[in-house]
Amino acid sequence: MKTIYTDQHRLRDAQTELYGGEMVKPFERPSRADTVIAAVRDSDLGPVEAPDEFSLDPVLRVHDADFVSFLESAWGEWQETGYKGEAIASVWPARRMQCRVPRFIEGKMGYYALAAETTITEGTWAAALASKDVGLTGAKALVSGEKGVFSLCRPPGHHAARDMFGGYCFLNNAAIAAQYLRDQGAERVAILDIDFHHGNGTQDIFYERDDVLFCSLHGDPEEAFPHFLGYADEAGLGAGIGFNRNYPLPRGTSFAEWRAALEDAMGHIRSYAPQYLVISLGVDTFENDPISFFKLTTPDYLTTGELIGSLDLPTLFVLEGGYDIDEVGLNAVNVLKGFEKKS
Ligand code: 7XA
Ligand code: ZN
Repeated sequence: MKTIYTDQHRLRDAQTELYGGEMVKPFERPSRADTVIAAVRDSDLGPVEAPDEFSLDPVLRVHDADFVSFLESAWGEWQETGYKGEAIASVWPARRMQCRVPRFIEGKMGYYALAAETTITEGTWAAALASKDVGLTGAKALVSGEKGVFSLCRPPGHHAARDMFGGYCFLNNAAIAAQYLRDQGAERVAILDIDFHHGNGTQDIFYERDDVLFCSLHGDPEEAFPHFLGYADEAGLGAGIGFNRNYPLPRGTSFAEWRAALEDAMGHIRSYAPQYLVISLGVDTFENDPISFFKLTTPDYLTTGELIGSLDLPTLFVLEGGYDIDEVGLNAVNVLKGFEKKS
């Protein structure tokens, strides 16, 4: 299996994250991707290739143009204010207030942010653009006949909605890739999100559509980020009814329990018979992940890859979360190795 990767991810190097009332060093940091690419190179997985450059057209198929312009100019506008820190949202259009885009950057940050932990910094936009190229290059390789491709995206993407950033995400790499696959002629694409966190952005983008099935296994939003989406009763809207499936799971979920949800989701994917499968691959389901609460172990990721491989579909793996820096590489590579063994 090919891996698509670029060092450009290092341009996203925020120094602060609002966590538990403190400003801490971000969990989503460059060493994550450095560790994953090192594990890929140490394995016999296959070649590592640089991404092609794509225009903004595939991005604008799933994100609003005003949101994309905001991301592009946010850091510059923040700097012009003379503020000393990283750009951070601190005010929102809360209940009974006007949901409009204010002129000043502080207001814009609140309008477009879904949460406050994720700052915008110099290099964030460039890294987000490179990350979407990594995803799109993987999708393009699938269209050319590859059976499995790993897009080592960073920053991650699955929390980025049509017009919102947050949860460490700016552009939704998996959604952009899935839409690209549709635009290249696939009638149906399935997205299976196995990151610990609900893929609220991906759900938002495809919620009213029946041409992209979205299934997500994640920590119950009653207790886990993003808290305000990811419940089991969110089944889709309009034409999309029945094409959104959420599997919220409790604190301490074991691999056996998680696997039962995975196999249920796989049953729906089989019935849907998509031409392509996109996996939002987060390994923050790991037992030692510092910000999550599932109990998967390193060998479980091999089994997970084998199970996904048994679907026998051209599959794009898009990296999302995973914050145990020591194990994130091995765990991600185990999924890919399991897939190769079975597919
Ligand atoms: O998949 N998403 C992530 O891994 C990022 C979640 C951000 C959590 C922030 C909670 N303070
Ligand atoms: Zn996550």
